[in-house]
Amino acid sequence: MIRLDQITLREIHLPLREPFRISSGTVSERRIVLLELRDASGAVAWSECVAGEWPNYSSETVDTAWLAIEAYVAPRVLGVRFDKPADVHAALERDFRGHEMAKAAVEMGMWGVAAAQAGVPLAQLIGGTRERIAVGISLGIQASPQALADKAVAASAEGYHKVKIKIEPGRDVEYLRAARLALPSAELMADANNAYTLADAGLLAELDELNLMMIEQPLAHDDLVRHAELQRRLRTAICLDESITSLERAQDMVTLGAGRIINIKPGRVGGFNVSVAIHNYCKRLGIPVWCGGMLESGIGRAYNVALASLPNFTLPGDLSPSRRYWEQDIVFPQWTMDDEGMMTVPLDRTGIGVEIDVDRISALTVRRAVLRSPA
Ligand code: OSB
Ligand code: MG
Repeated sequence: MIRLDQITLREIHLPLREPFRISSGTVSERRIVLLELRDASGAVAWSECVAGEWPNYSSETVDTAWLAIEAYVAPRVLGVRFDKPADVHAALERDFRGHEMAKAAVEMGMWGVAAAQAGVPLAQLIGGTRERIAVGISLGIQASPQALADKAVAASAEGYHKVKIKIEPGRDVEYLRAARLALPSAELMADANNAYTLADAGLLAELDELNLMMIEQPLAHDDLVRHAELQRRLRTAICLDESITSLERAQDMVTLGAGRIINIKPGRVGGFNVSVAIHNYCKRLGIPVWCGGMLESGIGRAYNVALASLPNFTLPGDLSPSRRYWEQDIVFPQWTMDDEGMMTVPLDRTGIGVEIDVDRISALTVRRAVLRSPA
């Protein structure tokens, strides 16, 4: 049983080691909303909201998520008794549209609380079966094809199992070809973050010869119909990211033939309940899934690592170690990758599996709000 009596919201600013550029914008310093959830039993868990600084990935941002959590999400859970964390999602969806990242931050935190309370690792609580997970890297748009090829070669040498390359019109075929020439047999893929239209189908078909694992979200964020048309014209598998906001959208992808692979980001689909449901649905149909990333701190990463330990996460995730993003992460220990390019699921620790660097977080905090259950 879970009954939260307090959620502390904090916003921290954490500079990335290098700017990350995608087709719709660049981020150099993350603004990150962290949640500290306290249960009436005394169990505590931290979680992270993956909303970005600007509404270029989805309509949510740090500021909309802060408002949504404070005004709409927290009042639905504080002081409310839930038999199990799987019940939280339905309570947050009833007569409450959208704001999936805000909902997910609270819903996932309640899974974290449940794991802490039960004294089990989060991965075990959700049915994880892997002890180590394969790590991939997502490379932002680079200044030249050569700069990209150099980065890709370095990443591959470090042990990353998959190299994802951000593309946009004008920085696509030539860039990917340079990476493929430098790495003839590496697992390479592209992510367009909605930068193309169906009129670009001919250009995108030129990628077929590069033997990419997949191309992620080439068309608009909410468009399944045109992705289906595009998939009919490509040999390369389409992977959907932005478009899959619920289990129903995953089912629609299959019905329409809009893609063959799903990038599951729990923040995008409202949390763990739906993430696991999409995972189970895809597993039954033999559709591979992998865990995407949103430049999370070590707290959000803990949830992604637990999720990626489920059996149908058969492709490497965007789950790089702490040092790929930060001078220093806000958890102990930092997330690391071993020399086989694997990350270890912290099955020897209860709850989310990392200690929180509270002092560092305090030093980085720019605003804070304490939300309590009505007396
Ligand atoms: O589309 O997967 C994406 C980061 C921010 C917004 C969107 C995306 C990404 C990434 C980062 O690709 C992956 C990571 O966290 O390493
Ligand atoms: Mg993506």
